[in-house]
Amino acid sequence: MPVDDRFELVIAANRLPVDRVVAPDGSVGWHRSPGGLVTAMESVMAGRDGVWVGWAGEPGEAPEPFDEAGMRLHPIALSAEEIEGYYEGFSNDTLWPIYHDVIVPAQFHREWWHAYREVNERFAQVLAEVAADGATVWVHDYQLQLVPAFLRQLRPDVRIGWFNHIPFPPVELFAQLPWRAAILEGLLGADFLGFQRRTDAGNFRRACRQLLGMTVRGDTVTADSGPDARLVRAAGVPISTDFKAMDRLARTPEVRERAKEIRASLGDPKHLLLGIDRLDYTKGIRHRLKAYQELLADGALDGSETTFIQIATPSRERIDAYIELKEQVEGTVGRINGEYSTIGSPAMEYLHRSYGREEMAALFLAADVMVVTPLRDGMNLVAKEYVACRYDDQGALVLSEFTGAAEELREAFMCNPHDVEGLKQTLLDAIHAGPDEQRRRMRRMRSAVRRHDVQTWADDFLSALEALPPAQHPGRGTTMTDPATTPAMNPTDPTDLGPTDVDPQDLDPVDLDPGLRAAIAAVAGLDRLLVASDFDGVLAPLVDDPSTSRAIPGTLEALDALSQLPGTTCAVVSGRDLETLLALTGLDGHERIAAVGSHGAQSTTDDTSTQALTPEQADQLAVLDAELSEVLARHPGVRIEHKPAGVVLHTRGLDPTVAEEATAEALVVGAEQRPAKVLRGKDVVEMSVVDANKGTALLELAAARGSQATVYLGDDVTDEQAFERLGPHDLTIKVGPGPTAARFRVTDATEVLEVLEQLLSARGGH
Ligand code: ADQ
Repeated sequence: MPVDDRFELVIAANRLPVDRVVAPDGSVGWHRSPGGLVTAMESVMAGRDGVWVGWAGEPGEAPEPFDEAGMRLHPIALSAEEIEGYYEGFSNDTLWPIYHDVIVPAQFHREWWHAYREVNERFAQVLAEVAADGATVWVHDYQLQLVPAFLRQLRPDVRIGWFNHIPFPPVELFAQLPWRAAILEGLLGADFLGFQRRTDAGNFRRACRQLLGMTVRGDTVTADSGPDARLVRAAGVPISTDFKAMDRLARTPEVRERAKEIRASLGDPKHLLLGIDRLDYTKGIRHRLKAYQELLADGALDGSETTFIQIATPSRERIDAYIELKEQVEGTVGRINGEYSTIGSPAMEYLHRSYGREEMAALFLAADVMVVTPLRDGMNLVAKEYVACRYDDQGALVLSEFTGAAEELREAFMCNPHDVEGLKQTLLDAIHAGPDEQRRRMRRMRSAVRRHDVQTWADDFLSALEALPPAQHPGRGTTMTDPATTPAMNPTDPTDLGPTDVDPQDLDPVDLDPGLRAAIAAVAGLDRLLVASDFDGVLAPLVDDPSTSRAIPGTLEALDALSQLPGTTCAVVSGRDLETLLALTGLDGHERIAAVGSHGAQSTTDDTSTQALTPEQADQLAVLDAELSEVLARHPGVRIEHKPAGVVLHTRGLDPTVAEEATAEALVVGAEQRPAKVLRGKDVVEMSVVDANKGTALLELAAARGSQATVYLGDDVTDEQAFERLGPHDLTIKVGPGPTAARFRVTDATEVLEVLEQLLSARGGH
């Protein structure tokens, strides 16, 4: 079929975001699939010219492209044999187990690999047809790992990004794959590769180095060598859920009413536990049921007052490991109910159905404890959805350490699902957590998901991809390698800092890492850029007597020249007090370079610390106000001062015993609520919900000036806060040795000068 339309944003995923439905009158229509990915993509596509390419879910010929869910959908045809080889076989019975710690053995069949390759090539051909000149193509997931290289061969002009929804395995496991080199080379056709966790991105980069002998610097892999060298970035960009939509839904009277009905229909149990998963061996369903069964058997839980709802949507029902899992889970559920249920009070409810969003929200709201125990999971959105629905700040989340979500939801009740005794204890801790503890944990987790929702994820991914220089080496593609000819794994190089990272050029202090050079070129082209740097140890070498610290010649001059370019904001950000910083830098009265002192608390610009509080900061301030008012009620004479971002307890002039007691109580409030800052002064305890740190100051300044990215150079632990707060599209550079969250590293102030000068010249300065 000739394709007339070409699109500037192209999404490729194994499945289209719709399901085919046949109405009772026989007419065929499409229903939008539930889930955050579709929502995120819809908003990414809003106002852009976008198309989604994927399989429509039925074997045989593909329907014509059509419009649904506000986007153009372009179906790909898959035959019944291809579904068996490419999808059920290679994707789900070879790659899935290898990428999930080989919980069950992987099956290797060459005919599956051939089908996988052919289907990937077909996807690439369609993508090449529908992508406009210089389009952005975003490929999703492990089913399409060869698409980037195939597509680059056909269309070297497009930007290609790929996101992996599942883990990327350690090289020791990945190396089992007979087609490992071809898969890595397939992925290296992309410009940017996004993973759920930093560790996954690190695993990928290590595989490139150890299995293909490629050079890795920072988060960048140099694919190929010589004039053909291309730089590919691999970084963690964790996915999330649509917080606002889930939160809004859970608050509706219908959902709240339905949550009550669910509990009532189970005989209003004292404890209601919930698990919601695809019926997959990675999800740890057997482990959680075993722990629950033992708690009932031990008498730690009473079956007549506890119900566990396990919703398990059948999945991949033609694969042996899934058939076996289903039988085992059904057997255990039967045994638990047979022994511990009483009439009207089931110990377990086991359901196979797929539910609408309202019913899911009602289930989340009804459950006292959400049990998420995967043995390995890329992220686990169910955990984040539970948190997003608990607007009442109640409920407890039991969460496996082996999920991506565990890196963000740190206030969950963490468990190792392999440790049955430990899991039993964690379940009991969660069940018996009091309302205050639940509130404390839930507030923090909600704040994490609210701040990092699915929209932020999609924006972060696309801005990281689109910040890269376009078509780094047009006219050539990464070629696919025959597995027989690829180099063997290098067993002597187990770390990220192996010998292949050492390049003689690294010894030249002003010859910057090529990854860093490319990143500088990428941000230099943005319309609005913030360029900021710490002072001591970065612009100025560290000296014994801090009062003699001076910037090395050229650094402040380069910042000054940058600050004269259109759309460029410059700042020096330091822990020193503002007065000293101005004296040391000579920036007093400088109109274009902002000076930010005391880790962000003092500034020469109004653009820092002038932002409205975020909803979670406002929530926390309300709690602090309420709790300190209680201290006031218990200790008459104490005074409370309310500030825009904080609250202060004053005890001056009071009886020393009263003052001491009130101060001690206020400090307990501070320890429990953990505001951003607690300062104990003479006769005062001051708490602030605003974290005056370098990261916050930079984010505020960037937001106030509308910067599309921030360049930040720092050397100290306090700079790590800035590195952590900045996003994957920002350019963060650590100066000197030591662990860091920055994307790149340089050695000293001389290299800092080189960075600033390269940035200046790439941005069109002298
Ligand atoms: P999954 O393995 O499918 O996803 P998960 O992240 O939990 O796992 O997502 C499942 C989704 O399906 C959730 O949105 C959930 O609400 C929904 N769902 C589950 N059962 C349902 C039911 N019975 N009715 C209705 N909806 C149901 C893969 C990776 C994960 C990664 C996601 C997203 O394995 O690690 O988090 O992709 O990247």
